[in-house]
Amino acid sequence: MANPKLFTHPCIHRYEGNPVMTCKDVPYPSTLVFNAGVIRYQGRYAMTFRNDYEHISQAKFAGTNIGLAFSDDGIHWKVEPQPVFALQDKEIVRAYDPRLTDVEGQIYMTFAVDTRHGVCGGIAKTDDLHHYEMVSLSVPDNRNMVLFPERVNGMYMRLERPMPVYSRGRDQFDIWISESPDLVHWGNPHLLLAVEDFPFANDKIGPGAPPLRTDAGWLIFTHTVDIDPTRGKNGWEDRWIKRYCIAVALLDLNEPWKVLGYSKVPLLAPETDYETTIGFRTNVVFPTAALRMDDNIIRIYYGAADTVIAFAEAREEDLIQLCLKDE
Ligand code: BMA
Repeated sequence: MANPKLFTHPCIHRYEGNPVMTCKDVPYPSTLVFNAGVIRYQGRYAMTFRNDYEHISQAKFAGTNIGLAFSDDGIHWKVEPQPVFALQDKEIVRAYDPRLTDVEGQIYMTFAVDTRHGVCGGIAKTDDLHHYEMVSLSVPDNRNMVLFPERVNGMYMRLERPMPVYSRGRDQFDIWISESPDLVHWGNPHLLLAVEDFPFANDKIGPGAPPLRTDAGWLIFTHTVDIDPTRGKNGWEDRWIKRYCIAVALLDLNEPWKVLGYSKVPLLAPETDYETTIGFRTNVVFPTAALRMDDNIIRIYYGAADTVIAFAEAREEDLIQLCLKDE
């Protein structure tokens, strides 16, 4: 039986001009432009985004790099002439899915790293968004790492998503939180949210945007995945049967390993054509950045169908209420 249809919560509104960035905006080889970190930078907006280029066949691309773009309004973006980040050597295949966090005035980019011995989470630091210095790399398998924008009780904090394939029997991936005195040595991990917490997920969840401070707690945006074998072919791949939604959760400000609440329904479910029918992997909305705009509106940037970048906005108060409600 097919999984139930999922709907976007009425508190969130997609920008009507979506998508805000596609491969057409990129002045170098580009096929898919998605999953972007966004921060405020020198009075403007800065974005680093995943760029997969030269589609060869099925899921194969000639390469992946990370591009940089600037914007005055966070809507109209100008991409720099060259990509700014890529990792590749004998061991490392590629880096992708960048998230940006300004941690107390120092900018960090976190990203996934495919290596020949597993997927790792990487952290690099940058002063100008053009040049990056590696800070640390996790053990495999780990993906979707995001940093908190400030230390908590003197420690750097991160959300991460290990992939325990041996002990959990199948893909059942959860969100963990850990801490570090220096962004290199990470420890004291706690399970934060499990895939089974979300009634509309049956496969995996993962941290999306770096946490956003509110008076009520840290707001975090996660992706939630359900697999439906009846879904069959979707997008360019022969058998893409996953659906990615966005959920929201609220963590205690001083003890962020304590979850104050989370949405029991999707915040955003794939519904528009650029999320469900046009693209590489359809039925995917993948959050990677959240910014507070004027009037306590929260803007959430997400990759749509692993092909373009879009955003949606909701009132901070509505998001908090959605986390605290039982239904
Ligand atoms: C995840 C990552 C993301 C991607 C998502 C949907 O596992 O690979 O880069 O957006 O799947 O395909």
